[in-house]
Amino acid sequence: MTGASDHRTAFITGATSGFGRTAVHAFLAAGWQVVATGRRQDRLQALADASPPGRIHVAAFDIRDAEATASMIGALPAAFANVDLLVNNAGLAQGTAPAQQASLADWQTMIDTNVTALVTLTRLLLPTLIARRGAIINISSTAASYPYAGGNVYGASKAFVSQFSLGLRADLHGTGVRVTTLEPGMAQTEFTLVRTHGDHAASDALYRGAHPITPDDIAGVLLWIATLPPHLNVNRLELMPTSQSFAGFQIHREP
Ligand code: NDP
Ligand code: 8X3
Repeated sequence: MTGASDHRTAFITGATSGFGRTAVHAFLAAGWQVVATGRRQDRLQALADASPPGRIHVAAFDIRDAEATASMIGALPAAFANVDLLVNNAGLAQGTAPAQQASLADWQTMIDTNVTALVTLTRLLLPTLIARRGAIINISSTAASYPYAGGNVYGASKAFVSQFSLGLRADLHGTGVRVTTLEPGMAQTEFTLVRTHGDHAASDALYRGAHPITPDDIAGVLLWIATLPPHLNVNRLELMPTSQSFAGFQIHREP
C-alpha cells in the first residue's frame, strides 16, 4: 500500500452513471479510495452516502471546463491528492445522423468532452501519476476501429482516445506509468439515452434480447487491469458482447 493513507487512490470520471458509477463501487470494495466526478451532484452525493466513510471524495463539475478541472485538482484533500490510477471514463455520443445532416453543436460537445477534456485532465494529473508510478485507463470504444453509418465524430473521437493512449505509452517510457485503452462494444448504460437526447424506446430497443456488456463486466475488467503486476501493461483491450460481431461493407449500386 502507498500514499498518505493506506489505500491506493483511483480518480474516476463519469461516476454518476454506467461504467463509472459501478467502477467506483468495485474499486471501493477492493480496498481503494476513490475520487469520483461528474456533473450530477445528487448522484455523487448518493455515491458518497453509500461509501465507507473517508474513502471517497466527490466533485461535481463539467469536465469541459478546464479551469474548473484545474481548480478541482488543486483543491483535492491531501488524503486524495496522490492519485495512483486515472480512469478517463466520462464521455458521450450525441446523435446518429449522417455527417451531412449532423448537428454541429453535437459534434462540438463530443469533441470537447471525449477529446479536449480527456487530454486536459490527463495532462494535469501526469506529474502526480509519474511520481506515483501510477496508471491510466482510457475508455475508448469499438467505434474507434470499426466505422458505422452515423458514428462519424463519435468514432473519430474514440480513435483519438486510442491513439493518444499509445502515444502516452511512448512518452511515458521508463517512468513506470502504465497506459491502457479499453475499447468496449455495446454496453447497456445511459449511453443510448444520452445519444438520442432522451429516447427511452430507442434505448430499450437497442439492448432488448442482445445480452449486452454490463457496467459490472467493465468494472471487473478495469479492476483486473489496475491490479496486474506492475511489470505488465495491457496496451489495448477490445471487448464485445458475444451477441455482437462484424457486418460487411455497404455497397451503393446505381439504378
Ligand atoms: P453513461 O451515459 O451511463 O455515463 C456517462 C458518464 O459521463 C456520466 O457519469 C456523465 O456524468 C459523464 N459525463 C458526460 N459528460 C460530462 C461532462 N461534460 N462533465 C462531466 N461528466 C460528464 O455512459 P457509459 O457509462 O456507457 O459511458 C462511459 C464511457 O464509456 C464513455 O466514454 C462512452 O463513450 C464509453 N463507451 C460506452 C459504451 C456503451 O455502449 N455504453 C461502449 C464503449 C464505450 P454527468 O452526466 O453527471 O455529468
Ligand atoms: C459505444 C459503442 O457501437 O454504440 O461506444 O459506438 S457504439
